[in-house]
Amino acid sequence: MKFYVTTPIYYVNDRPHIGHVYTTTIADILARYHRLCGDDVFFLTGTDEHAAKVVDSAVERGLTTQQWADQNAQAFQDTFAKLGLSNDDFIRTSQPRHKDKVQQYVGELLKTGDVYLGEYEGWYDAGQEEYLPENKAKEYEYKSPFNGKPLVRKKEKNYFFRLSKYAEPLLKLMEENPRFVQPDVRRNEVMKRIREGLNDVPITRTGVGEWGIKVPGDAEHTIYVWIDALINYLSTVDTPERIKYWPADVHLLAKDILWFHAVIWPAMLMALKRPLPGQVYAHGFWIAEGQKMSKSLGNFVDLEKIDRHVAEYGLDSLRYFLAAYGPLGANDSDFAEAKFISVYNSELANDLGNLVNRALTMITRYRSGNVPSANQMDLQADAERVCAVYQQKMSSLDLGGALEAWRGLVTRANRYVEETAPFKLAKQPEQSARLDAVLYNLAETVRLLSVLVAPVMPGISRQIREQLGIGEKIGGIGEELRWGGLVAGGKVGKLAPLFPRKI
Ligand code: ME8
Repeated sequence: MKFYVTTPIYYVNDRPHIGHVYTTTIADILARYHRLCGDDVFFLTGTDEHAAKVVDSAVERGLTTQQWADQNAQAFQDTFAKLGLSNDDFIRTSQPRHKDKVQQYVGELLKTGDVYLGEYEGWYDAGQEEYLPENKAKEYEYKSPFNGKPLVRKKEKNYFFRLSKYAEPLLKLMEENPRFVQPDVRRNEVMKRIREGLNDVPITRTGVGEWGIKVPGDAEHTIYVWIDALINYLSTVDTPERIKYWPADVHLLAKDILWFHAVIWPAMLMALKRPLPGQVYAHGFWIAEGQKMSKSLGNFVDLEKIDRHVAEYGLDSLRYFLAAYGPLGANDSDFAEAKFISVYNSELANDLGNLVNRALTMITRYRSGNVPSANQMDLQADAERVCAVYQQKMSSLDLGGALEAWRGLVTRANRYVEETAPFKLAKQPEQSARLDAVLYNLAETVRLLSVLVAPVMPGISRQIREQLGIGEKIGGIGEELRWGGLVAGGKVGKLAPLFPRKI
């Protein structure tokens, strides 16, 4: 099977922060999981470069827009590379390969009449570059719900997208396929707003200079940045070699930009007569130390802070924290230093680190490093149950749930050490076969844990497998998750703590 996952393409008016790293890391985990399942994966991220705020922030710095966009797009690429993110491509909307496709699609819509020239007057939120419907503008007292600045009454001749035509098809889609927009609360919000009515939307602006993509055949009009941006998901794979990946299986994003992805984008695809994505998943926000992250509070978890965490706790610990305690689902999550350290110490150093260390140390000490064979498979049923739950949770994007199941197996195996007390068995020669069995059950559970955790902590998975004396490379997940895969007689490798404890 193929699996195509996307992240939003990020604005290049500033450098990346934890929010960007988060969505891209979650997409990376899904991509790695699907590669493990043997799927043909395409994982896309990139940058959204034609926003007016990119032009403005370049002017403030005395740079050309292209220079400023280049610098920041590079910062995103460098950050993602440094964090080991496995995206298959990085699309920049200023690249010709994207611009050409945008013109092609808008041209198609002009032909069918789904895009037409008209006049628009409404309340414009300059910071967000979007018009608010009258009722929303009133509700927010004619101020931006995002930055509090007054909305501007604006009138312009524009090209419009015939969104009104797609209200019924969109509702039908969401009713028939409840998984199309997730989580459920977000889906309900979107459906409620569609039922309130959909107007046609302007998709061009005038007088914005050369930065941006022109309407084909009408150089006075520049295509609105959101329309340009959404198209990246299709433009990048609309080539003979890559079109097999379309439609995307999951568009990952945060709730701030759900409307564009759940309504405008599928309506555009309907108009273009292209297959629709499998799912639009809108996660919540990271806040920091209990407060919304903001420039003025200076509490952004920025690149410097991310680097510090990676240097001190390791990249995989950061990935684990993001996946296990991040805002996938309807709620926001708090990036709190104390919580991070406590998760690191208890779940990683104490539970996982100790289990691996105890199991392998005992095999080294009591069996000269050779994995013994077992006549009883005490942990098999628990392990199989966890593997099944894990796979089900991963497929439904419940990474927190998958890791909770995984942790359950770590805890079960640690308790098994207490219950069976191998250090006592080792002193009783007549219990030799029993000790063999206990050590095998532990080693085999450690092997399974290394497979399950590979998408989230690829480096740690590799280390566990090296210490266990099996190849770092993982085969197909079906085979790897079958109990009994660890061959008796194998030799464990050199042991080292996986997670040095921190105070
Ligand atoms: O909206 N918590 O770009 P953007 C979690 N260019 N995720 C966060 C976050 C937070 N506090 N802050 C940002 C845009 N994100 C458009 C998108 S797509 C066709 C165009 C993540 O740079 C989250 O994924 O403002 C959010 O949707 C995205 O960054 C917004 O990035």
